[in-house]
Order: sequence, then C-alpha cells, then structure tokens
Amino acid sequence: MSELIQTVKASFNQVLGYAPSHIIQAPGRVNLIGEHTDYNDGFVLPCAINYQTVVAASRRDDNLVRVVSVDYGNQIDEFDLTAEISFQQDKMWANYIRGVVKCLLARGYQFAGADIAVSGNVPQGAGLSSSAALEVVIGQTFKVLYNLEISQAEVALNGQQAENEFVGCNCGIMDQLISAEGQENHALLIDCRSLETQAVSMPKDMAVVIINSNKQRGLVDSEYNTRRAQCEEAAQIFGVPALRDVSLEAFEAKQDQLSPLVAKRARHVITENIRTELAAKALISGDMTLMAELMAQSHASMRDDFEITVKEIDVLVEIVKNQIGEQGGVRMTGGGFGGCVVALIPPKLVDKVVQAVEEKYQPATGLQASIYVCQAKDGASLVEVC
Ligand code: GAF
Repeated sequence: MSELIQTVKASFNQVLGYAPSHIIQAPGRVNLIGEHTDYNDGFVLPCAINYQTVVAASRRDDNLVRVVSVDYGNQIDEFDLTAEISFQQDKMWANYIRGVVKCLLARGYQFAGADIAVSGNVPQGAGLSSSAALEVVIGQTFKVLYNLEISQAEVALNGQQAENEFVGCNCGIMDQLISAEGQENHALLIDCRSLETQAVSMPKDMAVVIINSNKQRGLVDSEYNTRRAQCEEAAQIFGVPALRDVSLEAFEAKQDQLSPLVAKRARHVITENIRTELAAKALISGDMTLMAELMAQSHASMRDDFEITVKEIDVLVEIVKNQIGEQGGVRMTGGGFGGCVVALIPPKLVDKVVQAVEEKYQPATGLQASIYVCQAKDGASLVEVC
C-alpha cells in the first residue's frame, strides 16, 4: 500500500497545489463461499484483501468537492454540495463518488467540501469489488474529515445505496460491508439480514490464491438482475420475505410449484446458505477436508443450478483441482460471468498450481490468467494524518 500512498500524495500535491491532511484506505474482497445469497438475506463468508483503494484528502471551507482520479490520467471531477449532484455519462468513475456523497447528504449528514486524490490496485472488473472499495473509501473519507457519527455498517449501506440508486447496479450488501468491516487474518461470516458479523480465523496453514480468468465479464448487470428477480419470484411463491426463510425440506416439498428454472435458482441459494454456515464451522474447527468439499459443491451449484460460471472459469477450477486433489478447495468467487476463482491451498502446493495454470490455461482458452496470493486484511481505515 505504501506505493499507493506515495502516488495519491504526489498527485494531490501536483494537481491541487498543496499537501493533503489525511490518507484513508478501503480494501477489495474475496468471497470464500456464499454467492448470490446476500440479496436473499442469507449468509456470506468473505475476507478483505491486501488490494486497496487509497485516498489523499483535505477539508475545504466552501461546498466544492474536487476529485482527482490518478488511475484515469489525473482526470478531475468537481461538484457543488449545494446544487443537484448529477450523473456523469462520460466519466463513469466519478459517479461512484458523486453517488456516495449524494446519499450521505440524503441521510442527513452535514459536511462542507473536500479535495480528494484517489488511486487503487484492486483489479477492475474482476469480481474483487473495486467499486465497493471506492464507495467505502469515499464514505470513510467524509467520516474522517468531518468526524461524522456514522457506523461502519452505515458507511457500507450508504455505498450500496449509491450503487443501487445512483450507479444503477442492484447489488447486495456483501462487498461494501466486508470492505468497511473486514478484519486482518479473518474472514467474516455475515448475516445479510441482521448485518451481524462473526470473525472466523483464516486457516494459518493455507494460502489464499485468487486467479483472475481475465475473461471479459459480459452482460453482468442484466444477468445479475435476472437472477435477483428469479429469487424474488421463488420467495413470493413460498410466501416468505426472502429465500433465507425457506428450509431445504420446505423447498423439496414444494418445488414442483416453481418453474424448473426458478426451482434451480432457488435450490442454489438455499443449499449455498447451508454450505456457508457449515464452512464457517469447518474453518473454526480446522476441518479443511470439509471446507474443500463445500467449496467444490458451491462451484457445482453455481455452474449447474445458478448458471453463472463460464467455460474459462470452469477450466481454471479443474486445473487447480487436479493439482491440489483433496488437500485444498477451489471455486468461482464473486458475481460470475467471468472474473476470478479463489483457492485455499497448502503453501507448498502454490508453485505447482501457478505452474499448472501458466501451462494449461492459455492453450485451453486463449487467455492469460493473473494470479494473486492474498492475505486477509482490515477493512476501511484512516492510514495517516499528514
Ligand atoms: C456481486 C454483488 F455486488 C454482491 O452483492 C453479491 O451479490 C455477489 O455479486 C454475488 O455473491 O459482487
């Protein structure tokens, strides 16, 4: 992160002409298990990772917000807190910031302007939550600069609201919540209904390896929203607020009342919730064999029932599985339709897995994968008062 800190400080100085007062960060995330369960009020088990979005910031005396995006060639966005904050068609990155600020104001928080320089190393469009990291770091920045009395959960909810209502993607709460509340060396079991979290130690004898398929994620928003609608349809037929409220027994007794497609979608969510709670227990008791089995079942369920994997992702999972056998777990992570797989691997096997991916993935798919060995890190925080 120190490189990112130097970058945002230098850019702030160079473009805005003075030194920032604060450095703030928020991380991306990887989800170990519990996919498409968050918007069904269910359970997820992500950890924040050592890839972050970092901001250099200072308060202003007026109502202007000026933002320099280092990763977009020092483009500047500027808006006035007392005027209508509008969507920018030609500057998509700016909308995450505008949306967060607009939602904070709508929630009644009071603050004046800010100068901000932002940069990050969370791979974009890879399903590692670069958008959530940006939303959360901006919320955290106003919290820090103006001593706002806002909980980390509300920083997350505010970021989700910005994404739902301003950016227009109907995501759940997982990504923002883990970015806001992550804990070093831990995953969080999150109850997405109550937003209660339980910290679960990451296995010390396992490396967390993320492999980006580099498959361009297509149709993500429309497919995501279709899955949401199918889940809502199933919950309505069961007469419950969300699929979280349907047990496997109740599902099996009544599944004939759903169309075959909606039944498959519901089965994924209901079984994934069960797997996620079991996975937290498996990590706590150190049962990696069970954890690996649950990850394998989760992947199969995403592939066959929820139908959100793509060929490239399935190929990656098979390559990794062939190297680790029963000694570790691997599955697709994130929203799907491309993106990354996550593997929990004994450190002694990491080189073997990397080599196998380098040898076998490109010939099978025509794409090069990117590999990141990660650590579980803290959520959003003030890094430095300059
Ligand atoms: C995306 C969404 F943003 C999350 O809310 C979650 O639904 C995830 O896909 C799937 O588990 O990351």
